[in-house]
Order: sequence, then structure tokens, then C-alpha cells
Amino acid sequence: MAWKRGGWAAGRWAGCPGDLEERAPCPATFEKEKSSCQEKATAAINIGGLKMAAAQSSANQGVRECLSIHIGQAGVQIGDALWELYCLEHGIQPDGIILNTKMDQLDNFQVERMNASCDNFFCETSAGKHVPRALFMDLEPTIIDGIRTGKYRSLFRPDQLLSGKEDAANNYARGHCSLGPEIIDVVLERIRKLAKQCSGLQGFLIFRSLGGGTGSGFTSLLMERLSIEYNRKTKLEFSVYPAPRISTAVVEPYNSILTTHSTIEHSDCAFMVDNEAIYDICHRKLGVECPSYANINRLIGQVVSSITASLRFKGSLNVDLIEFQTNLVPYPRIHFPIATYAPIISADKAYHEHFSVPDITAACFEFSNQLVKCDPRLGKYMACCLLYRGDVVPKDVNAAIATMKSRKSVQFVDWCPTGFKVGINDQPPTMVPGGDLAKVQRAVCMLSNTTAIAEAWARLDHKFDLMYAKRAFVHWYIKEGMDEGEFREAREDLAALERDYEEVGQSF
Ligand SMILES: Nc1nc2c(ncn2[C@@H]2O[C@H](COP(=O)(O)OP(=O)(O)OP(=O)(O)O)[C@@H](O)[C@H]2O)c(=O)[nH]1
Ligand SMILES: [Mg+2]
Repeated sequence: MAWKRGGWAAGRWAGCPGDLEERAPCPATFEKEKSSCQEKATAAINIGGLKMAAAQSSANQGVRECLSIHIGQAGVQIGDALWELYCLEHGIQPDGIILNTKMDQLDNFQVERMNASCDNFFCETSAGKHVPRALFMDLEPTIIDGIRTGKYRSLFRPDQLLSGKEDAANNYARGHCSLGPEIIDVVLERIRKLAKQCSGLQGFLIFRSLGGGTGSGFTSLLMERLSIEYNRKTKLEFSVYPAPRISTAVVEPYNSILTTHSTIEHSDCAFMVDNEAIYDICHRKLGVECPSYANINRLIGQVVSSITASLRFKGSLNVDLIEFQTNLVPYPRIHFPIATYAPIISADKAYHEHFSVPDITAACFEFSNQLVKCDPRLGKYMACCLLYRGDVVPKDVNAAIATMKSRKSVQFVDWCPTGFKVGINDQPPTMVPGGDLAKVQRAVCMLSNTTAIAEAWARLDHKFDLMYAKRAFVHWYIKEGMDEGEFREAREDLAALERDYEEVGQSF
């Protein structure tokens, strides 16, 4: 197994949930327990204490900005949904100005404290406008034109929305070898400009599909160049895994395997989102008869928001995503955690249900809540992180985890402690007006690194093999300047990845 530089920062191993009780109570809970004016004043003082702690820690760490790069149709459309949600969560209006909902000093104080880290994702101009630290790019113009003319058109500066003239026609080689090189320098220049506005750039979040020509080919090219130019900065990916029922091209398995091969060395952690799994969630759990990309992207947005919440909000039990990432990736190539989210419920059903911490924790171990189709009961966990949001107290989390640990179906590899790393963010999830999800008081996103993900690679490898046995469609790639040897190399690398997973799952 190839070794590469480890995670974003030094971290410690899976914190025992018992640790949580020793820390300060979460302000949401704290405030709920206080009612009189006298008590409110005490809360303010105590919250003030927290603010000081938060300010000190942010002074120590400085601002740690993340740049989001949205590539190709899927990357751009997911970005559209995601930045709408981020804006709603931070009270930022479509023109970038923060909505003034501060009712009293305590509220004022809390909003400021919670939003203290929003600078990691938004750059505030001298006029008080919040501009996303993001770049949208596509090889063709129509999808980005949708943002240029959409509701959030004035949120972005024009140079953050970059498009070419023609797409990569579902061909990795066009994105990587022929069209991509023509636009890569402009893209890097725009990224440089965004990076210059950061005082402590932490890394990149890259959104794309594995199956599209731009998403696969251009992203590979960009990742290679980012590694050269920003050597030590982490690159996290959110990649759409192709689903035959929804996908637009037969060659998606080729593109997916070619891009996985060429980016595996450049990516530190990749969250795969399987369109078929999310389609089924929207259909079965949210009652959407025929889910569209808009429905799917909103759900993806909600999960990504939970994953990045620790970088955007402060909180006493907040655990930085970087710390999670360190725990999630035991070997550089084994960097594909599965995300699971709960509760996923529509507004009409939510009235009859109560989602306690044990309920939502247990739901994370249900196959039907996973964003990738594979069966964790058939694999072994290497790491398990639980990212709670909203009204959640450590006592309940500890109890819920103890129950899950006792389940036979939750098996860890024997070289790894059965640790669950936990973070609690005070902010409950925000619902998008007109969205499918119900407003809830608490939610959880589980990130688990399990050997079961090898099943998803095996499925893709099998589809690749069927086509490649007949060399079907290969000439399109050769025509764009690719060497056929790359197909063989990529496929061998993926076979090695499957074997890596087998190896890490083996007992001593
Ligand atoms: N979740 C999600 N998937 C999408 C979306 N748009 C396209 N896809 C999926 O992405 C894959 C196709 O890739 P695209 O992102 O459309 O392609 P592209 O990156 O623009 O590349 P080219 O068009 O070939 O230049 C298919 O698997 C689609 O199902 C979207 O908005 N959301
Ligand atoms: Mg496209």
C-alpha cells in the first residue's frame, strides 16, 4: 500500500465519549435550563466566558479559510444548493449582507459568537458584503449561466463564475488532455486570487461528479496542479458516484475509474455521494415521487453542511473537521468514508415523531440512510465519527453509543480501538424554504470508514471490465490524446485498492 502524507493536522485517536462530560455544557442546553431574568444574566456572563474561550482559541489558530471549488454540472449545481443553505444558516441574504435579526443583547452576542467562524467560508468586504470563498467552473456555459441569472447572482463576483464554450462530452480525455489544458491556467489564476484573500488558507473542498467529462478529467488535471502549487494544503472531495438509473452516459465507469486513479494520490479524503442511494432516500423517505437533481442536491447540501459546520460555527463541544479527518483516514489510500444522515423525514410525517439522540444515532447505522449503497454489516469499521447538531447533550450521546457498540453488526477491525469520535455543534439544521426535509431540533451525520465501501468500487470495476473486454468506446479517448495504457493502469490501480481494503480488514 502506497504511503503518503497524512491528514490535515495532528489529531488524537477516537475520543472516548465519556470525555465529553468533563467539558463545558453546550450553550443551547445551558440556556434552555435557565428561565428567570436573573438566570439569563448569569447565562450571559457564562456565555461571555465561552466567548472569551472561543476568541482565545481563534486568536491562537487565526482564520483558517477553506476554498470551495465546484466543477462541472454536478459540482456547480450542488454548489448552488449548498451556498443557498450556508447563507440561510449564517443569516446572509442573497446580496451578501447579513440579515439583522438581533433582538436583544444576548441574541446579538450569540449570533456573533456562532458566526465567528463564518469568515472561513465567506470573505467580508469593507462594505459588509459576505462573498463566498468559492469558484464555480464548467467547460460549457449553460449551468453556470443559471447561477449568473439566479436568485443568488449578486452573491458572487463575476470572476468567481468561470465557463468555457464547449463541454467535455462525457469524455475524461477531453477534460484532462484536450480541452482542460486550455482553461487550466485561468482557473489557477482565479484560485490564486481567492487564496490571496486568505490569511491562513487551510485547504480545498472540491465538488464534482466522477462520471462527467469535466468532473472526472478536468478535476484530475486541477488536483495535479493544486498539489504542485499548494503542496501542503489539504484537498477534500465530494464526488458524485454514477448511478445507472440516473446517469447520462454509458462511459461513466471509465471516467470514474480513470479519475480515481489519477486523483487518489492528490486527494486527502473523498466523500462519495451515490445518486442512486440519494434518489431512493428522496423517494422512499421524503415521498418525492420522481426526485430531480434539485431534490437530490438539497439533501447532499444538508449533509455537506453538517460536515463543514464545525469549520463554520463555534461551539463548546465542537470538534474541528480536521480532527475528524485525521481519525478517519488510517492509510492515505483508504480515504473514502461513508456519510450517513438522520433524521431524514418530510414535514408531514415529522409532526408524529420525536427524534431522540438514541433514535437518530441508531438510524445512522441503517443502510437506508447511507449516501452510498454498500452493506456495512459485511465489512469492518476502521473509524466512526458522529457529528451532532442542535439540542444534544453528551449524556444521551454516551448512552446511544454504548447501545450501538453492543450490537454484533457493528464490527471494528482488530487493529483499531472501537472508538467513536463525537462532536456537538449547537446550531440545529436549517431548512430551505420549499425543501423536502422537515425542521428538526437535532440531527446527526455519521462519517465512517468501513471496508464495505470496497463493494462500491467492485461494482464500478465490473462495469468497466464488461466494456473494456470489447474495447468499447475506447477510441473516443484515444482520439483526444489519451494513451490506451492508461486504461490498464487505472484498472490495475483500482484492483489494488480493492485488495487494500481486503488487507486492512484481515485479522492478525
Ligand atoms: N447529484 C447530482 N448529480 C448530477 C447533477 N448533474 C449531473 N449529475 C450526475 O453527474 C454525472 C454526469 O456528470 P456532469 O457533472 O453532468 O458532467 P460534467 O462534469 O459537466 O462533464 P461534461 O458535461 O461531460 O463536460 C451523472 O452521473 C449525473 O447523474 C446534479 O445536479 N446533482
Ligand atoms: Mg457538463
